[in-house]
Amino acid sequence: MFFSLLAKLKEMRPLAINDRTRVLVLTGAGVSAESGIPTFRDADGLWRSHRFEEVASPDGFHRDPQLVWQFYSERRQGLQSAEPNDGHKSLASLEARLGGRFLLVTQNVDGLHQRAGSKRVIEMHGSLLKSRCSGCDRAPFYDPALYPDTLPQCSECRAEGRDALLRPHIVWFGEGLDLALMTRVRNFMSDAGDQLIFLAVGTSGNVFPAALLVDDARAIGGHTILVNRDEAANATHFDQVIRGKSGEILPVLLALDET
Ligand code: BV8
Repeated sequence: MFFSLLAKLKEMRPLAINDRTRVLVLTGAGVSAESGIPTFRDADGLWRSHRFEEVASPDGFHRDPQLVWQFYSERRQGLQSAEPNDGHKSLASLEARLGGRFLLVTQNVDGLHQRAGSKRVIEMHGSLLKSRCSGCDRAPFYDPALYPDTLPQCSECRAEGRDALLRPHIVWFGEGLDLALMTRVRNFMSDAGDQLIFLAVGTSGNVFPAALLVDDARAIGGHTILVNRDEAANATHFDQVIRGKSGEILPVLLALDET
């Protein structure tokens, strides 16, 4: 196994990037797996031990907000011992090289890309360490607190004599994504045209609209690559599929091409 990985890495060429190339990266839970963060659909994934309708949907929060806060509190706690891995760091290094010609859109909510040094990051599904009010339009705010057995209330609503629960600043199933964020992704793509490289990393391609980005990239003539450990639902939509662990593959794939 080790030697076959070595052979694969040896034959792998770094991404061919010239001074007009723009790189759009989409990451999913797999890029954080080597940091000890559970994925969703793997054998030990979160959706094996929880029903996403109960813990990651507005109806679930309405039905049992304490169960939802237990789920997200467990994940906040898990973050305390997690560190960015070589996959996160390789993406941050590529951004340092490309600057405005690089954009990272992540389905992850763990903040590990930012801790690795990535700045041009769009968190399309929200952020685990932020909360917001379910009853007023105050801005989402940094909140690392755990609420496994209490229901946090909005202090601003309470000051006005209303009761309203805080909720995780997460995009749940059935909730719309932030259109301004997705417009930024589309504009980056259209500015790139056929100079776009679209790189998806560590995602099973099961969640929409993220899983459709590869089709948008192809439609404008971009080159599309998937780096994933297992087969992905939308693997056939990519020009190139590299199977393996992102923490091992990205440092080679994103190395400076000295040729
Ligand atoms: C919406 C919450 C509309 C955050 C999540 C078509 C178009 C639009 C919508 C839909 C559609 N069809 C269906 C829908 C509805 C729904 C949907 O997609 N349902 C699915 C189940 C079919 N989509 C929505 O509801 C979205 N909203 O479209 O709204 C709308 C518009 C207007 C008004 C109202 C509504 C919202 C989707 C977001 C849901 N929230 N999470 C959280 O709690 O974390 S999604 C959840 O799945 C996570 O965000 C996660 O990131 C995401 C995707 O999963 P992956 O990241 O891919 O993780 P997974 O475990 O599946 O795979 C990991 C992969 O990594 C594996 O393949 C594995 O092999 C690999 N791997 C493991 N280790 C490694 C590795 N790879 C490399 N290296 C390793 N070491």
